[in-house]
Order: sequence, then C-alpha cells, then structure tokens
Amino acid sequence: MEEELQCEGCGVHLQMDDPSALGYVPEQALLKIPVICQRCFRIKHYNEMTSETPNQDDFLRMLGHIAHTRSLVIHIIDVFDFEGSLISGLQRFIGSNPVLLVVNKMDLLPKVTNWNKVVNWVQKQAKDNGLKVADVALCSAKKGIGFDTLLKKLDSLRQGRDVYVVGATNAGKSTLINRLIKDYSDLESELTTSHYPGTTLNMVRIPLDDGKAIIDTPGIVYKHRLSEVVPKPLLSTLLPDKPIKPVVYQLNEKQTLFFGSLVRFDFARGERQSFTCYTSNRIPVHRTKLERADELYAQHKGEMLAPPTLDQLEHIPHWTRVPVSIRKGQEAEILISGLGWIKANGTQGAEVVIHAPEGTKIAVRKSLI
Ligand SMILES: Nc1nc2c(ncn2[C@@H]2O[C@H](COP(=O)(O)OP(=O)(O)OP(=O)(O)O)[C@@H](O)[C@H]2O)c(=O)[nH]1
Ligand SMILES: [Mg+2]
Repeated sequence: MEEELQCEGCGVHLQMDDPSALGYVPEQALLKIPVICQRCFRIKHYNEMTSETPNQDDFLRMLGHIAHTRSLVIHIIDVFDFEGSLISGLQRFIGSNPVLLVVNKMDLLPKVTNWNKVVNWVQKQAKDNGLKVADVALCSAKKGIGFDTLLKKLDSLRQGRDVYVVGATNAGKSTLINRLIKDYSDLESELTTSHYPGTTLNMVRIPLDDGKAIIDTPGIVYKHRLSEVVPKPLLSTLLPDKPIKPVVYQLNEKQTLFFGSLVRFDFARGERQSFTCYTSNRIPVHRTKLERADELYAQHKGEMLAPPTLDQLEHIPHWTRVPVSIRKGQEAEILISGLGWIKANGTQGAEVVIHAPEGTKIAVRKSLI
C-alpha cells in the first residue's frame, strides 16, 4: 500500500496488515468514500473510547513547520478552560504568521452572557498571557453559532493562505472544521470527533476552492488540565455539555466545599461572602466546616464524596494545596483547569486554599461574566 494513504477522519497512516495496530483498515473499507480507519469507524458508530496520546515530540516538530509557511493560524480555545487550553509560546511554532483566536464552546456559558464583553475579556487575557492575536472570534462549533462573524474574519485575514487549526486536545478543532465543510462547501469528508481527548492523530488537509487548504491538527496534551489526568469514563461527568448553571454558596470563613473528591475549596479567611461555582452540574458539591474537612475526606472519599469512585481515585495524582489570595476590591475568579471556575463575589478580599490533583493549573483572573 502507498505509504502516504491517510485516514480522512484522524490523519493516521493506513495499513492493512495488523488489525490491532493503529491505522488498520480492512480491504473492503478502502472502496468506501471517505476512507477511514477502523478506530475512526468505531468512534463514529459505537462512540468507542479509543483515544490515543499522539507522540508530542513528533507533533510539536510538525507544528514548528508552520513557521516556515505563509499561513493563517486559527488557535482554538475552550471557553470552559481558557487558561488551560491556551498554547503558551505559540509564536515559537508559527513564526510571524497571523493568529485568529477562536474561543469555542460558547454554548456552555449561561444564555444571558454578553458576547461583546467576552470579546474584550478575551483580548485582555490574550495580551496578559503574551499571545499576539490579529483578531478574536467567539463561536459554538457544535451548535453552529457565531459563524457569520468568524467567516468574515477568516476571509479578511486569510488572503490566499493555508489555514492551520491548532489547539489543546478536545478544544473542538475537528468539530469546527466539520462545521465549515458541511455548511460552506460540498465536500464529502468528515473528520472524526469524540468526547475524549486525543482523537485526531495527524495533520489532515482539506482542500479549499482556491487550491489552498484548511488543516486539522492533533491536539496538544496539557497535563495541567484535570480533563487529561482523570480516568476517561469520568469525562462525561467532569465536562459540561449544556449551558452551565452557576450555583451560589454563601460561606463564612473556615468553611469548605468538596467537588466530589476531585477538588476541595477552603475559604480560609475573609468576611462572609458568596462564591459562584461554574462547574459541571453533574459534580455534586458538599459543604462542611474546615475543621471537619480532613476527617470527612478520609472517611468518605470515593463514596459519599464522589465522583471519582475509590478505584478511579487511585489513578488520579494526589492533592497538593495551592493558597490563593484575592485582594480587596478585586472581583476575581479562580480557574481550576478542567473543573471550571469559582467566582468570589465579595470585594472584601479572601484567602482561599485549593486542594487539587498535583500539577493542576490554578489561575486567578478577572471575572469572565
Ligand atoms: N458544548 C460544546 N462542545 C463542543 C463544541 N465543539 C466541540 N465540542 C465537543 O468537544 C469534544 C471534542 O471535539 P473535537 O472536535 O473532537 O476536538 P479536537 O480539538 O479535534 O480534539 P483532538 O482531536 O482530541 O485534539 C466533542 O465531544 C465535541 O462534541 C462546542 O462548540 N460546544
Ligand atoms: Mg480532532
């Protein structure tokens, strides 16, 4: 078989020799259009959980090749995990090519969200994180929202260039390209997407009318995202798939919130105030006194405090304590990468301690909504 034959769903090199290895395709499937590997077939038809961790070194080298091309780069960010899905040092890979920052999964924010405010917030966040962007667009690739503006911006920035779509795993790169293919072209192909990170395995070129292409890429794996370190079956609990319903807790100092036994939030010091939790509504929150928290955890982790189950807990890194100070006069929120964020509504300041699996990214930021 030609070595270059690639799966049109995930980009893997196809082979017909080893059914248990990546890229396997049975002979009869080669006659179908589009040609997809067995793994993509299973993900697509049986929702199978077969995510891979693409070799990061190979992939980052591939990404570095963008610097030597004349292209437009779409950097997709997941609005549910903004700081966690941001590629730090993006310029290193893409050189001086322009970046269109696309913030995806906007359907997860409460319906009343003001998109213009979010755009301003995103521009400021990008700047603070050292990311130079030509423009910002918000969308929901899944629901097809925001595409008129996105396309206008894409057209004006592209000017006859190839378009590379890059981002962390699971940000929605393939879903976004599928939406473009389906609504704005008559191509047959469909990229494979799934609930689990690590779906796309190689670059996939999709031709555009002018001889250029839009290129899907594998996601970058960031271990600082809870969604990368929890066992796969937990993802459907951890990640929301409907608009987040924020839940408000009035807390006195020395009170604790448990998010299952995934994360613990201690309000260590400060005047009584309310905290709003933007997390998946499938993770039960348990409130207790700080002085009882250690004991409660020891007795009830993985059971009353679940998810995860006790078995799953064994596969998750141990907690470390991260102290966070929210200054007086600051309306801030604490992002816990993969879990969501908690907004401190008071402006009297607060001392908080987050207990989260070691390595989890915690960021304090100005509030998004
Ligand atoms: N709620 C919501 N979910 C989305 C949106 N776009 C994508 N998703 C979901 O996010 C998950 C990942 O989507 P993919 O398109 O496979 O993400 P990807 O960036 O290509 O992921 P990798 O190939 O693993 O890097 C899937 O469950 C999608 O349905 C969106 O706009 N809103
Ligand atoms: Mg993909």
